[in-house]
Amino acid sequence: MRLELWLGDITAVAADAIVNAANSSLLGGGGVDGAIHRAAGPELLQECRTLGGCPTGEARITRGYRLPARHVLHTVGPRWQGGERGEPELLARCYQSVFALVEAHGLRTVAVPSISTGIYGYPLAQASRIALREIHAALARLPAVEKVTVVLFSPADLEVYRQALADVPGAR
Ligand code: AR6
Repeated sequence: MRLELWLGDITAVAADAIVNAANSSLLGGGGVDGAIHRAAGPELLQECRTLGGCPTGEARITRGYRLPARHVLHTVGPRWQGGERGEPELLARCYQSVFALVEAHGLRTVAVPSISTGIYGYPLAQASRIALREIHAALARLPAVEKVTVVLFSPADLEVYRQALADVPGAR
């Protein structure tokens, strides 16, 4: 299987890249963003300062510095505002932007957190279906990608993604 679900801390994953659920400043924050900046060290913030931010739905690449991952793909998910403000399209665009960078940089192994479902409040079950649909589409389009690991931070989150994986036709 080229798509796997994993329970743990994404900052511990050795991959060509890990994905960061950032904010549009790209200058750090809480959640997985804070954890990635702490683990990568101050050089990551230095490089992020040169990028000039990132709009919602887009993505930017940096080096991984002290992380076991070689690169960080920073994307900015939508803040949940009830679901009628284009949130599903913007969340899908995050994954599409991430995989455009994966393709452009020839990355083969990628770990992704559950974008927008923490501080940004996106309902997990809905977000999990979008995430798995987009990852599946990217894997079908990009045969050079060997493995995409979705890293969940709690057993309850893992269970929601397991259920979504069973429900999304062809997501395996
Ligand atoms: N490894 C894997 N997943 C994690 C980790 C970790 N170390 N830490 C948290 N998660 P969030 P968002 C999970 O809040 O909702 C920041 O302040 C977490 O349980 O990190 O996109 C940014 O700067 C949840 O399932 O990101 C933005 O301002 C998922 O990662 C804002 O938060 C995403 O939760 C972005 O909010």
